[in-house]
Amino acid sequence: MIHSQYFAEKAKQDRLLEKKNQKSDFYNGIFDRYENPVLTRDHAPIHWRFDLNEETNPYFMERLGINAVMNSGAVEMDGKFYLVARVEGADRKSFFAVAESESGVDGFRFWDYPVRLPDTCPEETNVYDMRLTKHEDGYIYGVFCSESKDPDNADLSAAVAEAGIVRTKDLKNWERLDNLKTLQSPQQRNVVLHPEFVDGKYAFYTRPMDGFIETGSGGGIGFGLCDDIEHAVIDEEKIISRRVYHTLTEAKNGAGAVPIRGKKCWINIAHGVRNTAAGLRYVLYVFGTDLNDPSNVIAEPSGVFLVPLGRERVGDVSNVVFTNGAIARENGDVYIYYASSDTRMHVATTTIDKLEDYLYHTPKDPLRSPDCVKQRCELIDKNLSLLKKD
Ligand code: M1P
Repeated sequence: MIHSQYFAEKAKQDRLLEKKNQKSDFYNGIFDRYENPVLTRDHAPIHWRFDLNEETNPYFMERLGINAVMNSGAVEMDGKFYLVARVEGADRKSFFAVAESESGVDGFRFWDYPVRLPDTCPEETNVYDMRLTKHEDGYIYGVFCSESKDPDNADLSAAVAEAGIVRTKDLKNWERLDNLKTLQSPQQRNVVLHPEFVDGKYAFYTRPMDGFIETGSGGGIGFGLCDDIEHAVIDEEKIISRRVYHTLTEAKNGAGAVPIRGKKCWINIAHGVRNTAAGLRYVLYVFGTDLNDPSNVIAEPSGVFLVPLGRERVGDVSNVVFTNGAIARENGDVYIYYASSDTRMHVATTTIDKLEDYLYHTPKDPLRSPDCVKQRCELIDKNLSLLKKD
């Protein structure tokens, strides 16, 4: 017999899932934000969390809680929007689950079961942050962080991060390939597969790291090619988006959403991290690369693109926004999916034209306060003379 409380909880959840989302009154001309998150822990199906049977669960207790729904890969299939979310259980382990929506801004519903990834790495303890690449070879690839305990370090929190690779055609059947090997870097996180072949090879954005948390000598976002996606090995990583002193990337950075093919460049939405007295602050930034050579950065607007605002600033890991998925539609509309404070998922919408305008017409970072003032005064001069004429 199903516990009566189930029906009360289900009605509550249905109301949440049916809630329409609207653009908020936030304005910067670059993208729109929305009033509600698109996925939260409360979107996780009730039958994932509770034993519904009154006999075995007389108090209708949550047996397997869900703590957070965050960092999601994104892909469009047959006109629908799909997120492969990082779902974190109450036990701290993350797993992947597909949620789909017709509109892309509301109505996201999880499928009945989470993704059952082929279990090919016995030492793997945690998996998270899948980037979904619709590759020109016909597959959808999922590249994610595969985390294991560091066997050579007695410190209980010492871990090793590698890039796991899976592929699918329908988000239901997943084939696991070998983890990526990068010969120059001991650890990797935030690895992204480029959607097109480059010089006939598979191309990856990497994030070389010396350790699990600190990137150490890893200078920023790397780029490397490999011949065989089933046993992917990258011999050489070229740093394409460097960490820079006193900028948003000072502590670390990492590739985010799969780059979007624009009219003038590849549009890369990445994250940058700086250290503060209140801990690390994660923000998004954007750079453009050459359509014929995605390792060549040709547009680098100054400063942050999207930062945690208002209630986004608070969560399990506060002061964080993080993206690992965006969808660009045929008509040029772009949906950027981002998580706030490692807790919930949001969407921001824009267009390829607006992103390219942002990339090409936002001034570069002059890197020093006096030059920043000069840059701002030039804008003020221009505006005041226009205001006086009118
Ligand atoms: O907690 C913030 C983010 O931290 C990591 O990102 P990075 O490797 O750049 O430090 C990731 O673990 C990510 O999942 C998390 O959102």
